[in-house]
Order: sequence, then structure tokens, then C-alpha cells
Amino acid sequence: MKTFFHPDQLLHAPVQELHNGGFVPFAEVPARAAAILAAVGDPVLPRDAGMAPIAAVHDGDYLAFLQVAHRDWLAAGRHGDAHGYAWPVVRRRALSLDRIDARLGRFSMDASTPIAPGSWTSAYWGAQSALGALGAVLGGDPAAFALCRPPGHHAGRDYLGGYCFLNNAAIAAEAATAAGRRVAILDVDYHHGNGTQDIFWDRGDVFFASIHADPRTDYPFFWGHADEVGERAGAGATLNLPLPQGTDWTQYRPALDRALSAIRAFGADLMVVSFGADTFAGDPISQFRIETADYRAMARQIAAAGMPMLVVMEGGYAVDALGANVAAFLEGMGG
Ligand code: SP5
Ligand code: ZN
Repeated sequence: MKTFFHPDQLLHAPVQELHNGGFVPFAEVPARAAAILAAVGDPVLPRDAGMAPIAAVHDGDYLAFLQVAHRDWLAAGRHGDAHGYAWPVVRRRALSLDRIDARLGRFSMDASTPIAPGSWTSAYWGAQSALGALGAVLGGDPAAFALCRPPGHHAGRDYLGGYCFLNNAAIAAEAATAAGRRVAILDVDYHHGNGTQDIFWDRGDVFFASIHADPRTDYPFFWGHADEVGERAGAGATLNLPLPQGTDWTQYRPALDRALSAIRAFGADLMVVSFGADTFAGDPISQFRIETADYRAMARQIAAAGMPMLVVMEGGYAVDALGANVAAFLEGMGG
């Protein structure tokens, strides 16, 4: 299967993130992409499909902010990576404020997603990689792999967070829908895909299923609870299957069966898989117990749904094992 990746996706390299009350080394490092490439081989460069497919998902003010945020941070006399520190409380009225700190709060949902000088360029090319891989699938490849980095599933229409800026899976799903496909997104990252859920929350034309650590114990806390099913036209088109910390493959498998049955019942003809290898037993920030060989079985079970597959990279922070974990998953998908 083809891998889509652009070298500018390595430019995004924040130094540290706020976690549990202190700054710690940033977990979503460029070496993640290098480790995956070393295991899967040479990538295809995506062509530049421009801003239109990105703007079909994300808010215009948010996209404008992302492109100037680090420059404005420096212009305000700051050093290093841009970090927010104040957030509008849920449902606070919309205000249009100039100060960089106000805009960082307005357009983000956490403090673990610093903006570095190369962040926009990397996020832009990550989204292009997702669109490139979608192009391969629409062109007849049974499956394609978008090595998206930075990841995307925590980013909403107008907010960044969880190491994510542009929602690569949602951008591909929207483009596939525009091309006439009936799309289901299956999110198997350790963390709930809150951004993807929010983007398709009230839409009935894209199904979203997520298997993740219970948000009562794990980030992102405020989304991913089992009673979140979508609203309005989207009522019933969101499925959340939270699992407890310590979940291994034998406990994961029945949840995956449930998600796949729901996707079949929806009548999807193209699947976008938000794949995070942070369910791995050795992941430094997560608490599931999936082993390398289990990723092969997981992907086989997903591939058995029998529709074109677009695999989009999300998390996975055990860098030494990341190449093997991704390679096992892609092998299970049919190589
Ligand atoms: C895409 C994805 O997997 N995002 C996960 C974001 C999780 N952020 C909250 C947990 C942060 C833990 N950071 C520890 C860093 C140690 N160097
Ligand atoms: Zn994750």
C-alpha cells in the first residue's frame, strides 16, 4: 500500500508541553514520522490540493490565526513556542480580540499543543498527505496510508488541541463525501477523537465510531462518553465505545466488532481509519495493553468490512516500537 508523506511535516518541533502542573518534553516529536518511514519504506509526495478542501472543514478565522500565530507571538516580545493560558468558559459569548493570548485561548482546547515556527507548514502538508492518500483510494487502490504528522483527531472546526491543528481524517472524509462516497470514520486511537466528533456531530451523512480510553479517567475528559450519539440529522451517527485502562486485545476485540457492525449497518462504502498506535502496551502516555502482533489482527478485522480503506495516522508515542506497530497494522490491512 502507498504511504503519503511530505518532508515539511517534520518542521513542527515544539520543545515542551504543559502536563500535570509542569513543563515536560513534547511527546509528539518529528522522530515519530522518521521511525514510521524507516519501517514502511519510501513515501509518495502528495500534490498540493490547496486550501479549499481544508476550508471545507475548518473555520476561516481559525485558519488565518494558525498561519500568523507564531509570528504574532514573537511580535508580542515572546520567545520559544506559543502557549495559551486563558480560555473562554464553555458557551462564553464570541468576542473578536486582538491580543495573541486571547486568540490562543479562543482557538484552542488545551495547553499541550504549543505552536512552533514550522507548525502551520507541517499541519498543511499533513492534510495534503491525507488528501493524497484519499486520491489513491478514489483512484482504485484498495487501501492507502496517510502518514499524517502532526495528528488531527483532537482538532475541531475552530480549535486546536491534543497535538492536533488540522483534522486530517475529517478533511479526507469531507472530500470523499463531496466525491459522492458514503463515509464512516473509525477512530482507534487511545484518546477519544473529540474534534472529529464535533465536526460531524449534527450530520447524518458521515458516521463516526470511536473506541478509546474512558474519558472519566483519560484525556480529553469532556468528550467520548457512551451517551454521546450525535444530534439533529446526526442523531445516531456517532458511536462511542469507552474502555477501561488496562484493556488488552481480547477485551478490545468485541468493541471493534460492535463498531464495525454499526458501520456496516450505516451502509458505508469508504472507511477512514484514524489509527493511533498509542493503544500499545509500551506507550509512555497511555494505559492499554495492545501488543505489536495484535495490530495485525486488528487491521484484518477492520479490512474484513470489505470496503476501500484510508488509514490516517494519529497518535503513538513509543517511538522505538512505532515503526513495527504501524507496519503490523498496514500488513493486516493487506500490505
Ligand atoms: C493525537 C494524540 O494522541 N493526542 C494525545 C494528546 C494527549 N495529551 C494529554 C496527555 C499529555 C501527556 N503528555 C506527556 C508528555 C511526556 N513527555
Ligand atoms: Zn492518542
